[in-house]
Amino acid sequence: METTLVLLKPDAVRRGLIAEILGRFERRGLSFRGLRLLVLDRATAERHYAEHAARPFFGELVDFITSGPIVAIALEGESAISLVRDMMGATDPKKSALGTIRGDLAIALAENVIHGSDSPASAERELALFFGDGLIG
Ligand code: FUP
Repeated sequence: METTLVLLKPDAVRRGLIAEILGRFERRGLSFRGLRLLVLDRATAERHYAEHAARPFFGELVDFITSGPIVAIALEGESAISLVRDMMGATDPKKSALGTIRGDLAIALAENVIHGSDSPASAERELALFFGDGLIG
């Protein structure tokens, strides 16, 4: 069993896609271990995206992820980390396969609807950032 950290980004919440995306995870058989609606402060957003700190798009990335409410989810299941990455599709929605979350719901790279941890080490770090006060169950 693995637990991964998923964020539904401000574009997903603004566009009313929460139920659509959570429903895909439920139907796939993943379990919710934690679920929070929150607005990220800049310091936490910068910690979350620390690996991109030197990239030219970092400022815009932080502006965007702090621009409105997001949904943070701790999702559990067999191979949940890679399974969720497969369900999300490629980072650039123009290259995401149809049937994936980004391939079905997004067009723009910056507003690509969803984040999911990309490795066990990332999942551990990101779960501590968003659910440091403990998961359900
Ligand atoms: P992913 O793991 O698929 O979310 O993608 P990355 O960690 O590589 O990128 C994080 C976010 O940065 C992406 F969701 C979109 C944004 N990004 C840009 O805006 N421009 C780029 O050139 C690359 C990524």
